[in-house]
Amino acid sequence: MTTLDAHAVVPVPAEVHPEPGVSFQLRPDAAIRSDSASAGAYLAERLRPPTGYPLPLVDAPPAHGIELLRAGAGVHPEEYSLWVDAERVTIRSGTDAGLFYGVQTLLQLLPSTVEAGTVQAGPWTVPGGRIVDRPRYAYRGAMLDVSRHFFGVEVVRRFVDRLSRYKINVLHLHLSDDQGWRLAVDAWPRLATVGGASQVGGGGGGHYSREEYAGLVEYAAARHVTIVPEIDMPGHTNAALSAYPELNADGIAPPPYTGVDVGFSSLSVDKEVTYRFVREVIGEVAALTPGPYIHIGGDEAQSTTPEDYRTFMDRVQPLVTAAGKTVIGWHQIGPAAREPGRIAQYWGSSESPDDDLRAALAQGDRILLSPSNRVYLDMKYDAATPIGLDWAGHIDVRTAYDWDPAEILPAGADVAGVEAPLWTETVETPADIDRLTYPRLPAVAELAWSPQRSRYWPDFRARLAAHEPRWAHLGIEFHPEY
Ligand code: TNX
Repeated sequence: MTTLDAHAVVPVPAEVHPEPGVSFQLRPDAAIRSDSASAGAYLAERLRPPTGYPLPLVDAPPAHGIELLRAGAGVHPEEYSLWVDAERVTIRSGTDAGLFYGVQTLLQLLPSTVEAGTVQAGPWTVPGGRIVDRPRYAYRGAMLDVSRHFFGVEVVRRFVDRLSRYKINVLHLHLSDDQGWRLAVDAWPRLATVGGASQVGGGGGGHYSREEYAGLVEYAAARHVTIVPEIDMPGHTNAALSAYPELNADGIAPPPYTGVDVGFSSLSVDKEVTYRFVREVIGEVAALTPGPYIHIGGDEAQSTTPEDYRTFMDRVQPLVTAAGKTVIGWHQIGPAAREPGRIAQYWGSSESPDDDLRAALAQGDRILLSPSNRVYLDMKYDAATPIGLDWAGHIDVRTAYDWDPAEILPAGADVAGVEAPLWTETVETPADIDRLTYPRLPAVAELAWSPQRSRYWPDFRARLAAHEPRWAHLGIEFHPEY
């Protein structure tokens, strides 16, 4: 890269002002000064292995090096600016999150060998100029279904580390479904030990201990990623129903389920024990989750009558509020009475909003956009993709990228942001996760972060290609055609 406007940063920054003829070259005597201990340590940890430089963290402005400065608040709390001159790179933001995003941009301006785990040749040059950047949407999410197939904390941490490089700031964990319950709950221990012992295809499944989950939340927070836990109700509950007979309408526990059908299970809406169960589970999940949201699912409750569904949701949503959290639900919660601040997650088509979405809009819900024909990471890229589903269509990288979130909903709708879900009925290994996620998740990241006027497919495609060597260094087994 010779001048700053030739950058390949994803998501594309809001403003880029090159200064031709100026460049910064990181030398062995460089130091890092940071007002944010976490951002400074993160930057040093990322730069030391590939450069082999000591990069000490210092208190005074370094003669040569990188400065991360907490400056006055920008117009947007996550806004940052990045200045590159001959001796210094200076990143400023009003928040630690903004500094972290500035650091990600800087790392993407360096050669792709910066992603290698061992010392590389350099030179470590950044073209001169200035970037000013801020997100379009506050909620930029990915979802991982750890219920259909279980993935341990190491895999999830890696997923988080990688997505945080693209300024994604939410990981929604689909923690319960028919095939498995994945989080230990003290008051209901059989959820994990019995409900967690299965998955699609009959493998052993698994679950997170409370300590493992808390560790994951902390790891994500260090990368400015908020965990949104989902306990899907009242349908998608066979795992819980198989662990506790009393939650079933007939009092009989069904066997574990290892298939891929949906819509056959329901908590018993008439029994008081159901609401004690939900209150205690939500209470424990809320206590382990510092983030503001709890997702209560609510999709495909085809074994619950519409009346029972509303009765259930009218009782359950206030339990989330009482636990100090904001409700998120799949957009089928639209017709049920609204709790303050509620977010409805729309997973219908980008072309044809439905009645449940209209009900959510009429109640003033904020909308999280996950149109299934655009951002469902479990859809095949094309007919040749060996894994994945196709009920919402094939989604190649361009289809995932080339739409405007503002155009799906009527003017005035409150869009919280965009989230790309990865359902795992057909996803069995970390390499499967990689192939479906990359490069579509970076496409969604740019959709959620960058101004619409800066997004242009041919340009994005070229920038994306420049990330392939980075993914290779990280061991990401990406899908190579786009
Ligand atoms: C629909 S999207 C579901 C999930 C499936 C997914 C497969 C949604 C809220 N429900 O239960 O895993 O399709 O693509």
